[in-house]
Amino acid sequence: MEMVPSEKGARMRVLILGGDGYLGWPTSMNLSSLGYEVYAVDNYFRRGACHQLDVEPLLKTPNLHKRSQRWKEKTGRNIHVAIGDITDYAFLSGCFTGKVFGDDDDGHWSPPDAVIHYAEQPSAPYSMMGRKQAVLTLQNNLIGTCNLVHAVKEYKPSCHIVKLGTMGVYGTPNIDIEEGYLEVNHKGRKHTFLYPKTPGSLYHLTKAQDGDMLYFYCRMWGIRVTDLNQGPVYGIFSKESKNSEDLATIFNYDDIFGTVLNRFIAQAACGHPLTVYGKGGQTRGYLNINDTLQCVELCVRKPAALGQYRVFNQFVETFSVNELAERVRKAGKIAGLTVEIKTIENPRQEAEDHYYNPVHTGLTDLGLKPHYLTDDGLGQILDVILKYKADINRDYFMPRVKWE
Ligand code: USQ
Repeated sequence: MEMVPSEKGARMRVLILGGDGYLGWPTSMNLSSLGYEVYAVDNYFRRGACHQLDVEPLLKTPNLHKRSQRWKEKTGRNIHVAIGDITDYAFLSGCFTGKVFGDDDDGHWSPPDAVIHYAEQPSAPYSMMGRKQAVLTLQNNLIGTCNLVHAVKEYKPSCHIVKLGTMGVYGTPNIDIEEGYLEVNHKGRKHTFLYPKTPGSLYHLTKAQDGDMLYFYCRMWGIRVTDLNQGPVYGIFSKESKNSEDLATIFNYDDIFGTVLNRFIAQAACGHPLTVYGKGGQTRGYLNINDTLQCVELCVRKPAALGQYRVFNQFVETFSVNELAERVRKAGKIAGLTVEIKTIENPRQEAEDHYYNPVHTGLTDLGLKPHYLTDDGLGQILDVILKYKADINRDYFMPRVKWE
């Protein structure tokens, strides 16, 4: 088994908060397969919200304990699991003292060397549904992050926090977007600030706020943080799950939890028109789920310095919604499908025609080898989704949450 060195030379221990999610479970398997000791934690928010809102994911995924058992049967490797909520400090403390896992296999517990923080309410539409969802988003994302910082200080101040942020914190300013910071010249003097934030949903706002909070604690307490400002992710299978449906990730294609390209692929597969919101000029930075895994592993292996709030813009290429729709139409045509593109009223308040030029060199400098969106790659995802065509629920496609 490949060994990954920690600062003590032992096998590196990584705590993954939100380890059951769209990115959390593939990350858990990926790091486990690379030899990290993985501890995956989740409160099942996503599963519960999908049941409540009746927007079930495409594949039926076993719960986290069962997934971990299947992983062990297939690979012989452990992914330690605990179910609980990180806004409950007692539970989160137990993740650092080992109490909540109860199955540590080497008998010599030590707190994690790195924490990957995915445990946030991730949906912009969910955060805009109403007061209850807004409060839940604020509470979950901000209190969870605040608890995490305090747990790191209490149990292992050198632990590296890798937090999933979002490109959406920047909004769509009419100048180039830098990687985290902006040098400002003002009245003959210069200062470097965090890049100004103009988020477009309450969810995105919480990501701006938790970033500010982490930067604050890096300055106050000298903790180390990497904030990964990620664009929308697409894809379903990663290297570890591609031959095993029971190891697949939670794949949403609905209007609340589905990201745009995954939705378009599901729409194409079942003959539903692609739902372009408004003019379709909205441009974002996209990446394949396999590149998320690479980026996160690179950051864990090459951590931020103590006291550093390191920010990377995590995407590999930009597309407008119209360009994505055309790419899906083309992939559909190659697969023998007729794909219709339909412009519908935009339920969000966002610029539909704008300048967009974000820097994204940090992760490539760290070693990222991007998977760009090709017709072939898109066709492969479409082929997978086509196998589950009969399970696609067409009622999930039209947007129901308006920003007004
Ligand atoms: N869009 C459509 N049609 C659809 C769905 C979306 O035109 O059927 C448009 C949206 O209006 C938006 C763009 O596509 O302009 C991207 O929407 P999205 O739903 O894929 O992404 P978003 O709501 O911004 O959020 C997603 C993830 C979130 C992550 C974010 C990165 O849910 O967790 O932080 O992507 S970013 O978009 O860069 O902020």
